[in-house]
Amino acid sequence: RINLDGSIPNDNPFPQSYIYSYGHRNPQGLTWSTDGTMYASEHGNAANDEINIIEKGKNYGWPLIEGMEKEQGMITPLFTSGASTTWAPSGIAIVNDQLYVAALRGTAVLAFDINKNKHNELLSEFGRIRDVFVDEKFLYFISNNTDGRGNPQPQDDKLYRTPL
Ligand SMILES: [Ca+2]
Repeated sequence: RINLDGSIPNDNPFPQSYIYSYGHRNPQGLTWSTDGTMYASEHGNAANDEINIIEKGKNYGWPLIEGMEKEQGMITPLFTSGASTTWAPSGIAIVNDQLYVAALRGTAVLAFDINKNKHNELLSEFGRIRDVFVDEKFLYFISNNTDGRGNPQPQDDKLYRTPL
């Protein structure tokens, strides 16, 4: 966490350090809800992808624990893909306690209901999804089938917009 002039914010958790939280493995997306809660997506080593609520100074486990494993002093994620599923979550966005997650390997936009603690595949016909954005009316997302790991269709990649 860094000020725009390059200096270290006074209220960072560790003295003279840019580090805000640690124990992350390949974080890909960040978003903030209107109450200031920060969420992040993260790729697991093999499956065990994670969606975490990020709090300052906390240890998110890697490389000692991953997925829903628990250890004293470490944070277990809000959601995980589990040991047998890979989402490869990338960009994320939140509106009205609904978290939208772009899935690369999962080739979908995933929707997570924060209050009901459940999730589902919202859209899955567009290949690898790199990023999402939401406002009150629309969900926007961008495919990433030309990244060398996908199967590009003519005119890929595309930006899509759909009503929420
Ligand atoms: Ca973790």
